[in-house]
Amino acid sequence: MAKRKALITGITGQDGSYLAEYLLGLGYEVHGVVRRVALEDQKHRMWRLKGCLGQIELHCGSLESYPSLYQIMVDVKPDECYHLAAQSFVAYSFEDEFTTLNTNINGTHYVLSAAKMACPECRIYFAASSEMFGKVEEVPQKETTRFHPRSAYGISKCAGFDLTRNYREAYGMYASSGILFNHESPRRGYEFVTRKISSTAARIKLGMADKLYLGNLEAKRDWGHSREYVKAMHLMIQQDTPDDYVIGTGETHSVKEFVDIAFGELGLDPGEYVEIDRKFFRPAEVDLLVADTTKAERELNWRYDIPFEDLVMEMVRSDYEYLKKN
Ligand code: G4F
Repeated sequence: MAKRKALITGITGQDGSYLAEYLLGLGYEVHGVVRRVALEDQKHRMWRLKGCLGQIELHCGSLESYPSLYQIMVDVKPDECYHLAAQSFVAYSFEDEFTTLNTNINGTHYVLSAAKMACPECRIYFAASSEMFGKVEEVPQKETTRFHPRSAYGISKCAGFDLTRNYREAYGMYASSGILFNHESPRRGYEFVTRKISSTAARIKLGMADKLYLGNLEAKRDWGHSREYVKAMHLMIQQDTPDDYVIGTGETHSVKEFVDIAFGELGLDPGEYVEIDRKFFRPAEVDLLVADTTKAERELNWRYDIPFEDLVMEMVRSDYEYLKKN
């Protein structure tokens, strides 16, 4: 029997790399969309894929170019498309709203439209985000909670979510959105707060840094492990009918708690090293996120059981071991 084909946008990122490995393990033929800059600088831009580079097929394309995405859809004719690529750093979306909105909204529109034209039977997963809940109108947040985004990033994800639903309703396409809460791992980008904390704590321990400068320590997030969340993405588009699902842990923790566990793991007192820098505060903050995953548990049979402390410790140990060796 022919292998099922999956196409991943954003395959070089944290989620893309875990998803590629997971789908390969399930016997999929895995294709990825990458920008030319990534192909030209594989050492720096494809490090997350080093375990599976020989087993996947990469195609040069960009979210800014409809023709490139259309051509890839024509060439690959995927059975499933996971649209993960985006300008995903919320803080940056305050500095450059235009790029964030253009890339994220148009990019999602192009992916949906290209699939509709080239392979209308393809099942599409859209990476929506808990940032859409923003100034939360309900605690915990579930699929029916009203969106109140607080950044251009959050607004772009709301638009992508609506576009995805509209392609489902207007054109009968199989298109689902995963409303994923924050998810981390040793493969997280260094600009996000968890990796910034784990890597800087490790650098301080090894005498390579003196201080960690952070913004709002009181913000609360529902932090899970990316490796487990990609399984939910896959499950979502195996259902009989497309739908939208909230994915999270159901627990919330502050940035300060993350700091305390990370520094504690290395025997460091955060009071000595952590300083507040106003430049890391956002013009509009999302204060509290926590997921109600009842629907995903019931309909997808998806469960999450990694304790928060284990996630923090895995990230810190990984950074510490890597820096010590290199
Ligand atoms: O790690 P963050 O930058 O992630 P944020 O903004 O929650 O967004 C992440 O999760 C979303 C899902 O809800 C995704 F859609 C999105 O793409 C991304 O993956 O910041 C987390 C919190 C914020 O409240 C921020 O104000 O940490 C606070 N924070 C405090 N000091 C900081 C810092 N964030 C960063 N990045 N850097 C700091 O120095």
